[in-house]
Amino acid sequence: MKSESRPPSSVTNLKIVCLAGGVGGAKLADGLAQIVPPENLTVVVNTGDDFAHLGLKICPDLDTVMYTLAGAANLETGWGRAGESWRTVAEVGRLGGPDWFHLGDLDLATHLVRTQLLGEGMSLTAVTGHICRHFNIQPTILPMSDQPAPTLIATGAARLSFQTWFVKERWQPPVEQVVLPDDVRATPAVLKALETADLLLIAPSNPFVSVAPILNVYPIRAMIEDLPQAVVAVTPIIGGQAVKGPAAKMMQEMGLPVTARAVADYYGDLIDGFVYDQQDAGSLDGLNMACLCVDTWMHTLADRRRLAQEVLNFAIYVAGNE
Ligand code: FO1
Repeated sequence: MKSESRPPSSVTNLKIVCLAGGVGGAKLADGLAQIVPPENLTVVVNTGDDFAHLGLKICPDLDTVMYTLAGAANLETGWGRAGESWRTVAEVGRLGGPDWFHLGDLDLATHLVRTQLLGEGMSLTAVTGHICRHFNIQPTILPMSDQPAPTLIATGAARLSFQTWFVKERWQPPVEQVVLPDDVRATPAVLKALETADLLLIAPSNPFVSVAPILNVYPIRAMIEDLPQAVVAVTPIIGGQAVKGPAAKMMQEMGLPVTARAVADYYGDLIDGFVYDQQDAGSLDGLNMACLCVDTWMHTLADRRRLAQEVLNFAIYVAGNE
């Protein structure tokens, strides 16, 4: 349970930590980056999707957040770089190599430099800081752990690596279980960010394969449960649909109702407040936590900023009323 909650300091020097993965997470993080002073914003990113491919260390969610905050993301897909070319991966395919995972030429540079620096002994946290500096990204972007923390998808008799399931199999194999590693530890930087946070936001990311892997990293879930700061989550489900990706299909396969309410229930007493979409107005009545019903669609950059401001104002309200 929470100890007495600290009233948040004035808005401008509130320390915000946002847990994020995937495209939805990157969009809210981008909105926050437009309104929170960079020294007060830390984004803790899922690395359960990471994998080795063509001898390179690929970190899709870190890259999606970095490219999005740098204004360099491909706006159609949400992942990878804008203005991308595909000459290298096409030639890899012509040479009989794996071309199912579409690595653009600019994106490849990130994987090459990351793999080289990791090989020289730098931590993933330090490598991410290096890349952020070269993109002039001001807020702090942290991998949830410096250890490998691969998410596996149990489907039928198989356990698929995440990218095999998500990309190669186009997330069609039904998910029986999301299998998370049991020996992954948070970095000191993540622990410090959580300890000093005034507000903790859970982005509209996939709860099962983007947020749960972060909470699974020791001791993040326990810290969030025990620390005094207000925790607010944003729904990734609008009108019974996922904004993007497999969340809705996974909820059906795991026997959950595909509703914002089911996401709020999934987070349970880990959170103090829940933000859901006006399309679902009324569907959270009776929920025993503070709720904010707004337009949670982020179609434009202005939408990201607007939602981030509404979520932040709501989190301050929740913190003041805990
Ligand atoms: N997603 C796809 O659906 N197809 C791809 O070919 C693909 C390539 C890719 C390359 C780099 C990168 O950072 C992300 C990429 N993604 C691709 C998205 C990625 O699989 C997902 O963003 C995350 O793993 C889940 O959010």
